[in-house]
Amino acid sequence: PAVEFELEAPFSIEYHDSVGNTNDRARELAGEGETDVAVLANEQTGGRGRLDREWTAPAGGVWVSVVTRPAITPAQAPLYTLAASVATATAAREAGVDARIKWPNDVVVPAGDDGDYRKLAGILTEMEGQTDRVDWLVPGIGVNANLDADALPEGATSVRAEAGDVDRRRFVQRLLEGFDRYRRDLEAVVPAWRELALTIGQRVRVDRPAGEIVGEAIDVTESGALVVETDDERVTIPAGDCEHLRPV
Ligand code: BT5
Repeated sequence: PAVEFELEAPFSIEYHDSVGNTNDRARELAGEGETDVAVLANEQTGGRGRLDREWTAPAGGVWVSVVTRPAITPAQAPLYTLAASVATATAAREAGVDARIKWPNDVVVPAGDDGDYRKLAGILTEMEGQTDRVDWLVPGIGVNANLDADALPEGATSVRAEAGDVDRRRFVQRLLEGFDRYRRDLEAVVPAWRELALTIGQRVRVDRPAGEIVGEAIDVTESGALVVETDDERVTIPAGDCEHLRPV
């Protein structure tokens, strides 16, 4: 059953001990006209990643989806994903984790010197709207908080494994405060994102529907697309076109 509780956060909270996934519940609330509600769960039984991938979400994590109705165009929506990743990485850093951002939507912890990393958190943003106007937008944020690494897929890490358990209420509050701050100041998102980015300066391979690109990631654009310099051209890759990115 859903429980409402107050945080000193700029969103009201709908808490579920267990839910299919918080994005589906947030979409339902968005469809009912709600806004500024954060759906939070201890456990998800049907967590979703991007591109129909599964998201493992056992009890002990921070699984949260935020219902927003921003006055933006769909083209600006990726900035909300970047804002969520900056807020997530910042909250994790405050908890003592060396969290960095891997473009487009992962919060990772560097592992080793060769650009390798373990995934701490992921973001799935969903929205509905017209070509010139977003109706609602739901960033879904999944953070492996108080979880053992062996409860997670290979290549994942958790706040517990990196720095010990966190007070999840406080963590969510910091995360939502950060997200709220950046959504009100979209111009601050990309500069803050650059500071935390692991990807910039790396040689990467990006898989896209249009084919793979290998080159040096040199920057993100003001709408959050990745600029990659290959041997003979500069390619701008919108976040939605990225199936996989890995350092090479
Ligand atoms: C993501 O997808 O990284 C987006 C994850 C969004 C999760 C949040 S939780 C709250 C809300 N409710 C949901 O159901 N979803 C959102 P993607 O980039 O496609 O990465 C998915 C891949 O990450 C999977 O194919 C696995 O390889 C790996 N993975 C799955 N669960 C993981 C976990 N808990 N930690 C780290 N990696 C994981």
